[in-house]
Amino acid sequence: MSHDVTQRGLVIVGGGGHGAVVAESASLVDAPGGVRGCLDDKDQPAAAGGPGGLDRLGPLAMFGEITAGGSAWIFGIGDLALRRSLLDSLPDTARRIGGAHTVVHPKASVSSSATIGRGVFVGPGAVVHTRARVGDHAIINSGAIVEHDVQVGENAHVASGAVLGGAAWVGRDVLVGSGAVVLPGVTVGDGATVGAGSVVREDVPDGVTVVGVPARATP
Ligand code: JB3
Repeated sequence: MSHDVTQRGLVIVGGGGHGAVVAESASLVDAPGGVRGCLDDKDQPAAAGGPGGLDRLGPLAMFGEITAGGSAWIFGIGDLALRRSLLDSLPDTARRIGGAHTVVHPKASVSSSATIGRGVFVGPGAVVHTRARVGDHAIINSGAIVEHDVQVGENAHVASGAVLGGAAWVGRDVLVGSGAVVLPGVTVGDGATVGAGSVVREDVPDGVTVVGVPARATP
């Protein structure tokens, strides 16, 4: 069966575990026109299974079509490199941002003075505190804490239970792993990775992976 993905309704780009989480969260808030379905390369992605499973609308290659058609959409894929390559496959910033839709789980806490970009997912139990700024397409996953005056870059992922201390700065395409802590005022450069459970006390250069307590660059 073919689908017109330009119809009203939120399209989840990716139908695996993260897609299922985003879809469930969107169903609890006012997704425009409800959740329409997912794009995934598998015929039967994980999010399509079971009661209430998502309708699969087509492969990820339809991403350009849904954005050009103006559908509301959000990434439901965790892989930052894949998300970045999909974004970069689009012709220009205006088009790429087009219908990007932000989903904030109703049990997240977002300060009224925080700024949340488009296409962002904020999971249950997450806190985005006073004057924090979260860039487009970022993930603030379950239970993560983004403290006051923090900046989170485009397409960064602050994984479950991670903590960004006050005025920390996290660049674009950064992964801050589950349970990691970035101390107040520390900068994590674009494309860097912070291993799960690490404690980052010093600035991390662009593209560098750090792990451990205190976090050190991997050789
Ligand atoms: O840890 C948590 C709470 N969440 C993780 C999330 C942030 O990232 C989760 O546990 C997973 O590690 C990951 O979720 P995701 O991206 O939904 O992973 P997975 O369940 O493996 O589903 C990935 C989906 O993307 C699959 O349905 C694939 O078919 C589809 N896909 C298509 N092309 C692709 C690609 N996935 C990858 N990685 N690379 C591709 O080129």
